[in-house]
Amino acid sequence: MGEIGEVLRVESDGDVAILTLNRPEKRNALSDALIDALANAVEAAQRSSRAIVICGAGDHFSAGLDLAEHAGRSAIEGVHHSRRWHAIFDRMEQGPIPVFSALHGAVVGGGLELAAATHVRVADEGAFFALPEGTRGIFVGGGGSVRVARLMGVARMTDMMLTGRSVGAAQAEAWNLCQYVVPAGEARAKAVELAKKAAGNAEMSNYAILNALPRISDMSRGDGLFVESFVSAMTATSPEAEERLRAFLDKRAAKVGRPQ
Ligand code: 1HE
Repeated sequence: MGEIGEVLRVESDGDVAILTLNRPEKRNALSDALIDALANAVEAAQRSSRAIVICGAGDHFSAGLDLAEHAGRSAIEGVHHSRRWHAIFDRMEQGPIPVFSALHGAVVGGGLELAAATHVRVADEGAFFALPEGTRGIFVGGGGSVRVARLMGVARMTDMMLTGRSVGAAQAEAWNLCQYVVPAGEARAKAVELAKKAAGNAEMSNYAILNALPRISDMSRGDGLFVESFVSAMTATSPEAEERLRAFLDKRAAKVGRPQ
């Protein structure tokens, strides 16, 4: 347990590191200090834990970019700022362990870009999603034009950015912005529960899922299938996979459950 400059709370629950954005008085706006703290905590967790949950303190997940810090940045400073977010979110998305996010209240602008860089998004039924960049006179800079557009499609993203449209959790799930919607107040617990399940997977499988899937989806069909055959063979021949396959055949492993 610990705090990184107080803007980020770091705890652990078994193999799962829980990182809480902790600027509730500023609605967890993503200041440079908070982004740096997040980068350090993610890198530390990638060495010591088997999964990460990111959530927000107070009434909101995150109000996005800290607009107070943004004013007065020159164009080149803006490029460096955006590229820093890209580097951190890329390291998280194509890292060694899965990252889950627990979303509640506002999931806005850069907050949505951060959520989109996590692998599984669990939204509280009261969460709302928006991209107010258009109304603020700016553009996405935290990878949203790539990740958010790929999740929900360019047309929906264009509408949200142009009109300031805010969408609720059910709509967000239908649009692929989150994979789960849970009753109010339960997002963090659900995200931790799911993270613990993923933490129990074979390390090589998780690595392949996180690193091969996004790359293969960027490839042509033929290249994707070719790469898949190698990742598949490599993963299945790890000692951990062999033991898990043997456990199933010996009836020592759990069966697939029915949907609940
Ligand atoms: C902030 C920020 C912020 C709140 N930067 N300080 N993001 C936005 O355009 C969203 C702007 N925020 C809001 O629309 C609202 O704050 C919320 C809907 C998220 C929450 O409303 P509410 O009523 O709970 O809080 P509040 O009273 O609006 O804000 C409380 C304080 O947080 C207040 O400061 P105070 O000193 O007056 O107490 C707000 O100014 C402050 N605050 N949001 C700085 N974002 C890499 S590019 C990404 C581009 C973007 O992310 S654009 C989207 C920016």
